[in-house]
Amino acid sequence: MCDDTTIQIVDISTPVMNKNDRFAASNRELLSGKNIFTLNLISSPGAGKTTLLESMARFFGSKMAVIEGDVQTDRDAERVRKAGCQAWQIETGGSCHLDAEAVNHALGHMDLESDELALLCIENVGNLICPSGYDLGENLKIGLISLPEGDDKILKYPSLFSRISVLIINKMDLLPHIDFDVNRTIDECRSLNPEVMVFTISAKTGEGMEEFCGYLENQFSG
Ligand SMILES: Nc1nc2c(ncn2[C@@H]2O[C@H](COP(=O)(O)OP(=O)(O)O)[C@@H](O)[C@H]2O)c(=O)[nH]1
Ligand SMILES: [Mg+2]
Repeated sequence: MCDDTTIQIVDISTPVMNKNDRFAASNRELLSGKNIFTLNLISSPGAGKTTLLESMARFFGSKMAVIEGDVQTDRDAERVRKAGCQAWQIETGGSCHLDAEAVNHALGHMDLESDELALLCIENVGNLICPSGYDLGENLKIGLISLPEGDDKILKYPSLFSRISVLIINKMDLLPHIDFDVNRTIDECRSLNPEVMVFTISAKTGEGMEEFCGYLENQFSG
């Protein structure tokens, strides 16, 4: 029994993560059963996730589908559809990250039956903290950072940058106008995560896109 001076601590994090992990495992089984390779794309708002997906949609066409995550609006799904691929929008209604259950629900609304479909890209809610702890059932967790954010961010957000398999540095077209040390960013990421693959790109101009899309193609056809 508790009196006024006793505090009981109830750990609710384990059951919540177990529920997420169960949905993540189910998503992974469903997608791998259909030979669909899945990315979870994480960055701060405005780093260029949707611009990257538009550029990838033009490269991959009907080989690719997208799940968009935002707090509100279906603007990003609209943009990706216009660029030429199937997109489903999740509006979290306030939550700062996607979870595997929301992705599972989205998968139920998508056409995953085409033999051509080989790549599913999930654009997470813009945030460098909360999305990093949630497995969505992806094959590859990708962190994206862009030049205007500054070159000091990697070590400020270690929970994300230590967990990713691929780091994308975007908006390279702005390098002549912005003080951003690309090598510092790569070195700091490798200090947390020695195996990380790095791509420097401009989703706007197309710089580096062929290398990145070629790498993905090897992942899903290899
Ligand atoms: N200069 C430049 N701007 C970019 C690049 N990629 C995205 N942007 C711009 O950055 C802004 C945010 O892009 P968006 O893709 O919506 O970011 P998201 O919030 O991460 O999905 C838009 O104005 C884009 O045009 C890039 O490679 N270079
Ligand atoms: Mg976006």
